[in-house]
Amino acid sequence: MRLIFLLLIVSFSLQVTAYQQNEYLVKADKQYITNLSLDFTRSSEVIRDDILLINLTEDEASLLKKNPEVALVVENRDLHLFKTPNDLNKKLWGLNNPRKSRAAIDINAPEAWDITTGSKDVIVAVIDTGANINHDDLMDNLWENEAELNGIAGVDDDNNGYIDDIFGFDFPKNTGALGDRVGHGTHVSGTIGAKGDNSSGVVGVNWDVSLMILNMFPDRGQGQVDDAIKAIDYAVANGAQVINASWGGPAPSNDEEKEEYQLLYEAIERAGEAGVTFVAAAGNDRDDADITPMFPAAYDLDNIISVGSMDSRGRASFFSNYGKVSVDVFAPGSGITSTTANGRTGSMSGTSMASPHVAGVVALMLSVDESLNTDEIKSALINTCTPNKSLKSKSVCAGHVNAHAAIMAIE
Ligand SMILES: [Ca+2]
Ligand SMILES: [Ca+2]
Ligand SMILES: [Ca+2]
Repeated sequence: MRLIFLLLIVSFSLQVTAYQQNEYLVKADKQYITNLSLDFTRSSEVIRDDILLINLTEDEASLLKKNPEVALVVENRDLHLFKTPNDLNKKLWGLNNPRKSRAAIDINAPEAWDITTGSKDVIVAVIDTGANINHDDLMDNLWENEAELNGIAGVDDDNNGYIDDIFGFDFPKNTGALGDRVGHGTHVSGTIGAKGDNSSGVVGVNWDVSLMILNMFPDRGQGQVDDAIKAIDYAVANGAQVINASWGGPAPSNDEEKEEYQLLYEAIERAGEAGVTFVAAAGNDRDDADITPMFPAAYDLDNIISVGSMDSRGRASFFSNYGKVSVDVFAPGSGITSTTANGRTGSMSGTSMASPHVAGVVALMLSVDESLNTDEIKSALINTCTPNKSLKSKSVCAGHVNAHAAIMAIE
């Protein structure tokens, strides 16, 4: 009986070699496994006395399953490492809350990292105060403008109007020499993409990513609309897929002001037309942004994702703006540890820290599928956020961002 059955399989397999075969594990008694392995010398491997790894078509596998002498026939499944980087420390509660009772109060980064840890192919423009580009945790994750990197100092090698814009540009100072005298942009950059698993500093939402460093703030003082427009247009022209804007201003109070801000609106609109997602901090005024909007977060543009801040207990941070209509989602923003301008790490709070968590999640999503458009990204983020009672009436999604669920939704 056994021999007949084996012969049947052999002859069958000869006829169907054109069909797709998969790897199966077959469990049976030792003698049966030995015989089976002799019949399939080219496509089988004895794993142990009673288990054989074997290539079979689906039909062959189902025939074998019916054999009473065979205990089990199963496909050989893929296993993967649970990825935990060596620089995920307990301070990084926003990525993975260390308190068991608050396990849901984070963005589910380790779960997301089992699917993707990011990609250098994804470019995130950090429009901010610059960055310490020599920081151990940022230097490997900087976007590079190849033409300028391999070009001549003092020459605009790619003829884009900016001289030596190798890793980005400082618009107020009109120089490609980057730094961060304020410390804000370095911190934001680290949350999006501090190099992961490099035994140094912290880990960002992305272990690998390309950060385009665009400074629109002078060392002291306010940034201005003209530099914001230049930075947004630069990001779009140079291939950024995501822009993080951890800044803003109060809503225009009269028509004249409204007109002045109109050009910023149009720049973000242009970014949207180019497929760029614009992630913006909702602001730190404790206001209902539906009544007192903050711009650009509250602009009514489909490519803007407005982000409020939550603390490690899952409540809206005391400083955070909120809004059932104009704040899309919350993210960790109180007591966030990230890279600092002095080359170390440190804690900061604000919707400025919440926004880069979401920009980071968008980058993770794009590392899985770079063809996602801004609508797909935004709706996946909103539809999959972790429901959160204290944020229910405070945001469109009624909760906080969930990196793992967002990636699962677009896979
Ligand atoms: Ca240039
Ligand atoms: Ca140059
Ligand atoms: Ca690191």
